[in-house]
Amino acid sequence: MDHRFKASRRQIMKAGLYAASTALVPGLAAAVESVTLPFANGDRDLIAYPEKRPLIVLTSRPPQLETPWAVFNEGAITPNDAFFVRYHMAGIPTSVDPETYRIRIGGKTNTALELSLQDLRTKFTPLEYVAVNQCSGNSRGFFAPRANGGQLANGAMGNARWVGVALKDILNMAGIAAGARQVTFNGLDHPVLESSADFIKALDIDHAIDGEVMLAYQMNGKDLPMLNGYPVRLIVPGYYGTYWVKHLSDITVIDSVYDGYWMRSAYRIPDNTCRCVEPGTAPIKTTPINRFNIRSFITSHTSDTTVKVGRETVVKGIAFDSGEGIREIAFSEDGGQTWREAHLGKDLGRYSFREWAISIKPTKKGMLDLRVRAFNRLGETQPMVALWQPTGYMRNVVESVKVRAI
Ligand SMILES: Nc1nc2c(c(=O)[nH]1)N[C@H]1C(S)=C(S)[C@@H](COP(=O)(O)O)O[C@H]1N2
Ligand SMILES: [Mo]
Repeated sequence: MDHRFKASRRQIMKAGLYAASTALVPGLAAAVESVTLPFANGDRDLIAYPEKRPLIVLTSRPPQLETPWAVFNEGAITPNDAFFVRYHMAGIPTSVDPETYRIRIGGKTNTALELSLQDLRTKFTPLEYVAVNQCSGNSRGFFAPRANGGQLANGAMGNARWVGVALKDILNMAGIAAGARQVTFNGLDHPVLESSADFIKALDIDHAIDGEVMLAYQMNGKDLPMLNGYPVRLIVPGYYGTYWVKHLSDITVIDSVYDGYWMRSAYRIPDNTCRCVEPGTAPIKTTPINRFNIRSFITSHTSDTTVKVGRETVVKGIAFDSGEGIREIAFSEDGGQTWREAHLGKDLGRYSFREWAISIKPTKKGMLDLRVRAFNRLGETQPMVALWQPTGYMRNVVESVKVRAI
């Protein structure tokens, strides 16, 4: 990927304007850098929001921030201050009082509950695991033909160690009434215009009580950053980020299939096996987006990198899937003509990024076309040619990074 950094007065001005227009002022540093993502209209500012290092700004109202690619080469865990941010509506909380904060649990339950942060920390057995959060539209900017929506590169994903309470334990405490079909989740953010739909998501009841879906109050050993859902967010491991509702305020058990805008109309994918349609066409039938498809990336080398003829170089990267577990990483340095197996790094759990590495020793000058292809325990793998859908979700093509051997 082509990352060009340059300082610009325009960005400093823009940061000033932003500071005047929102309550997120403390900690806001002036942007001094920008980046050009490798697709049309890919110029972006890098701005440091509160609790964040400079991140790639897609929009500022609401904040949509992408993680700079180099971060993914520094380890399997994405630091809190580098973790991407995605909101749908500008009415986002900028502070939450941990003393008065409550989560209401109700609807088709035997009792209605109100839980404090203290309740979550003390009345339940903590649950802990590492899991990837990825936006459905991660990598949308690479879609050809172009897909409508935020033109993101590959940085709308991150991997963190989450600690919290199993949703199952909370629903059991409330008691699930007969006829329960789904559970809905709402957060403290709200639309600025009353006519827009509040961001509410739903999971089937069986999924909600699988023992893994979690209300997380800790991220990588610390409080969640405000922009990642402080004080409590939903973690739905293996599922796209849209279900990972931040600043959770209401959990409601319902006896129907929730038909709010964010389930019925938005975040839907073609209801077929490939989750794809002929480029430029629309699907006949859709279903709510759900599990991640399998992906892998090269993080150590970008299109700016050169490698030396006759010298060994380690190429490394990350892979993940929806939780089946990464079984094998195939690596090619000749554009996919021949493949070798890469070494898998430490297993941090089946929902985590899995690091991989392989050594190459270029034999002649010229371009190398590096490719990586992951296989999971079910034998699922990534397509060699990109699949297409009009919403630009679920990209998982085998990536190509062309480096020059000198
Ligand atoms: N309350 C709330 N939660 C939300 C959203 C939102 O707009 N509001 N966006 C969702 C989407 S689409 C994604 S991809 C993830 C992003 O999580 P992050 O901002 O912590 O990276 O949050 C999800 N949870
Ligand atoms: Mo998302």
